[in-house]
Amino acid sequence: MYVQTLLMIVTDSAAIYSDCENTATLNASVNSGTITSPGYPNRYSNNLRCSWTITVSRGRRAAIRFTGLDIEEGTVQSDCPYDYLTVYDGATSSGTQLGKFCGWDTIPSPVVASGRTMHLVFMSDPSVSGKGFSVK
Ligand SMILES: [Ca+2]
Repeated sequence: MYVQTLLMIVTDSAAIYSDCENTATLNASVNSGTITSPGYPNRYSNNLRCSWTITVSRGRRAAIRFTGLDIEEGTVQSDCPYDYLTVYDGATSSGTQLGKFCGWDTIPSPVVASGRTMHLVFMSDPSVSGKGFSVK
């Protein structure tokens, strides 16, 4: 009985999020590009878990500059308890968190990694969305 319940929970949580794994490899000849939430500037879907890894050429540092931000925020703006974009130093979400972003009324300052790679994770909860984000 207990095992069955656990299995149900696992199945449910797998169904909650639709994954949108993406890789943004900015190679030596380009070193620039645009990353947006799915459908931007149309509203993003609920229950998303999207990630991107940015890699730039040797000797450069990965960086993003916001060109648009409209992500559901909480009543305490800095908390971003519902939907958010998190930026990590390095190629995975185990790196140092460089920033966590939501809201719409302020364009955040650019974020610069310590090295060639940066990892972005965008999460949305089951209700209320916005246009999302766009970074270069
Ligand atoms: Ca939401």
